Amino acid sequence: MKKSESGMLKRMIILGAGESGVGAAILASQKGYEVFVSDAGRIEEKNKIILDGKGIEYEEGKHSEERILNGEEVMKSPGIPEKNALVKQIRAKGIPVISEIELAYRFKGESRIVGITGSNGKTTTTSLTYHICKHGGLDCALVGNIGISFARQVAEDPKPWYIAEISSFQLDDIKTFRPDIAILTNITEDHLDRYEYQFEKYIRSKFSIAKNQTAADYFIYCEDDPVIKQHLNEHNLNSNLLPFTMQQEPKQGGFIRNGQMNLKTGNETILMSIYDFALKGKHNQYNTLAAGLAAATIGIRKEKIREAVQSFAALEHRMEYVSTVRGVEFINDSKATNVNSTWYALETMQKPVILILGGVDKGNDYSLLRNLVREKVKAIVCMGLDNRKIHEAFQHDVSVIVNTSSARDAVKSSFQLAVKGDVVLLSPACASFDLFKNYEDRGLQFKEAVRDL
Ligand code: UMA
Ligand code: ADP
Repeated sequence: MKKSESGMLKRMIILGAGESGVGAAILASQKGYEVFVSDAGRIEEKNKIILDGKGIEYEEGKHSEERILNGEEVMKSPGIPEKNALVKQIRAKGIPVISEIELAYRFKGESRIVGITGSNGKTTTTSLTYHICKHGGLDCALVGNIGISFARQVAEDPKPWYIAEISSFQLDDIKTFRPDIAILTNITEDHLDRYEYQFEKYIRSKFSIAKNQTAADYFIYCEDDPVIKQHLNEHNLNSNLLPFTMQQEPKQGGFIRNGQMNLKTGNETILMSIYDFALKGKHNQYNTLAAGLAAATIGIRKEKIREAVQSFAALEHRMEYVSTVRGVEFINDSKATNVNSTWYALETMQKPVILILGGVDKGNDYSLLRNLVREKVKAIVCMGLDNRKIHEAFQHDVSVIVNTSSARDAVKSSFQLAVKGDVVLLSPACASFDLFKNYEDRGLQFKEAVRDL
């Protein structure tokens, strides 16, 4: 039992009753805390059933200040921002705040973790790492930002290994969380609204994935990423560095030379042709290098890594081919919610592009796209409530920029603007919440509209 100094059960307050909150509540109550869950919105029925079933106390539609400020530790869900008034009060009172992955870490026992973060490529790299590990016979679970919370997995179905996708929000309140293998895919501007519009703060959050690592651990990172390279030395990392790159040939790490992937870990070298990768595009070559290095470090056998990299199926909403209608190809890259991911999408395009852009702007700098837009994009179809910034950014680069405010209209307009041999690419560089529930909803509505053409 977790006892406070008074000898009573330790009072754990859980803010938010979504996937993180419910997972944390299950684990904390199982480990003997007195748990109180508070959600300012409505709690989903399925989550209420779980909390009721375990006799965990909760409230919805409000945060009861007095009770919350009487807690001894707070688990704050990742979606709740620091600027929230209650969070400020909790901080001012000095009540320790942890994230859900920190709680899970506290109770994971001897199990080991591959933790994957970065601005782009997290879900792809995490899924691929998991796929390789499963194929190689490792007893592991896929957890974190990708779906099931780490805490819920630890409580309900503990495994010797966890392959965890980790967002910057989840890293913000770690104390001791220490992955045995950390991957940092890249760092570009994203979520700046949560970091007081200070890129430095977001960079620090991303690097914190490795801050507790020791000489027994591994840090896998993209050597070609200018932001990572620039900040690597400031962080006094103690772990073994395993860079991946397309520009050099590190002694330890991963690189691509003459179409061949080389993974060098310890005394082992794994070679594989990049033409055999199931995932296409330069960004996915980076993701494959990262996942391959993690798997090799764990000790997955060479031939199992090669087989798994060849057999991995592409993920929905990420450069997903939808169909070709009268010679016009449609691609759903709805998961591209920032400028950098759209950059990579455009970079892989071989045909003239009608680009569907727009949504909720998170402080985007569109100038990064201008060269590629000038070279490859025939027309931009804006899909959002406020498209002014897109017009301003590209007015001198593209002659046709039209406004739409639904997936159906965006698809119709794009199709009218396209001729045989063109590609319509939904890669919005923005979040989806102005017109859609989330990026999945946006991608699904896009695909449905394409099917109805
Ligand atoms: N809430 C409050 N008070 C507030 C604000 C919100 O109680 O002031 C409540 C809401 O009413 C809601 C709950 O908090 O019921 C939601 O919490 P949350 O937004 O932290 O979401 P979870 O359901 O716990 O899901 C989170 C991740 N979501 C976010 O970080 C926003 C999920 O990633 C993740 O899968 C899950 O934990 C398990 O780890 C989603 C995501 O969008 C997919 N992530 C972002 C991204 O990938 O870009 C970071
Ligand atoms: P995340 O989970 O970090 O959002 P995903 O794997 O879901 O990343 O990919 C999101 C988008 O970013 C996709 O649209 C994809 O085209 C692009 N992307 C994937 N990997 C990378 C990468 N390594 N670098 C840049 N962009 C990438």
